Amino acid sequence: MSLEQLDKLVENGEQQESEALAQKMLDEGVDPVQILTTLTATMERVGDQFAKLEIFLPEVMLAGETLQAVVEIVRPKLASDNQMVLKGKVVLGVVKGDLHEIGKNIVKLMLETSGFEVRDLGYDVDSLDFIKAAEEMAADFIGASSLMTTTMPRQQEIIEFLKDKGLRDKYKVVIGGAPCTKGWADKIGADLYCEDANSASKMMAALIEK
Ligand code: B12
Repeated sequence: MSLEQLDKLVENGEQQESEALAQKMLDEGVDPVQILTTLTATMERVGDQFAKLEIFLPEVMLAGETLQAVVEIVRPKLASDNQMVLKGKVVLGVVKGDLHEIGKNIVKLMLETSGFEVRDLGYDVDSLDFIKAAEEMAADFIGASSLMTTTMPRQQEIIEFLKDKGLRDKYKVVIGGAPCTKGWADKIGADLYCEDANSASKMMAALIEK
């Protein structure tokens, strides 16, 4: 089964083989979203192995880079499958102190290919820069990713800064990243928590239609 093969190749950081197999699977009609969902689980497993000291950081990095390479293979396929109707504008970034950008990049891909305009601020983004970019772009959403318990408070900081500036009602704040939960989103007063990139595009579209 190709998905299982791809899962193993990415886990082992075999970039060229992963790219070739992903391309072959897409050519054969495998759903690109299914590929991304499978590989998100792959990275979770890699993370567990890292946490248990079964593997080391360079191996995590290789797997991550391989996943990013596959995302680039999947991108044109997703783009050509979707009709472009502007659903909303999003400022998206990874919060200050956090360099984990793979999930954010997948969210960006899913949002763009489902009709959102995305301004990608990258990673290690200062909370005020999210707001500045949202003002410049006249965004509908501010999307903040955090992958570490130590950087989650930055998501709250964005919301607090918005309140301080009297801008809280102007933007819908959506948060995500592996350690985040609906409970955390409610606690900090975010508008939306999304577990994964696929649900993000759907839930955000639904929120803006309200
Ligand atoms: C890959 C990885 C790395 C790579 C990052 C490469 C890169 N360019 O991004 C490298 C090797 C560089 C790295 C470094 C470090 N890492 Co690291 N890393 C991971 C790992 C294994 C996977 C993360 C990932 O990419 N997952 C795959 C993606 C697709 O999933 P995702 O990010 O969750 O995103 C999905 C959803 O969450 C959602 N989503 C994500 N963001 C958003 C945003 C919005 C708005 C929405 C709507 C949805 C959404 O959609 C995405 C797609 O479906 C995790 C383990 C884990 N289980 O998360 C550890 C992990 C996050 N890392 C950890 C640590 C500790 C570190 C280091 C400090 C290690 C060190 N000792 O140096 C450094 C930190 C550097 C820093 N300052 O940020 C810890 C964090 C612990 C904590 N405090 O919470 C983890 C949990 C590993 C562990 N179990 O210990 N890491």
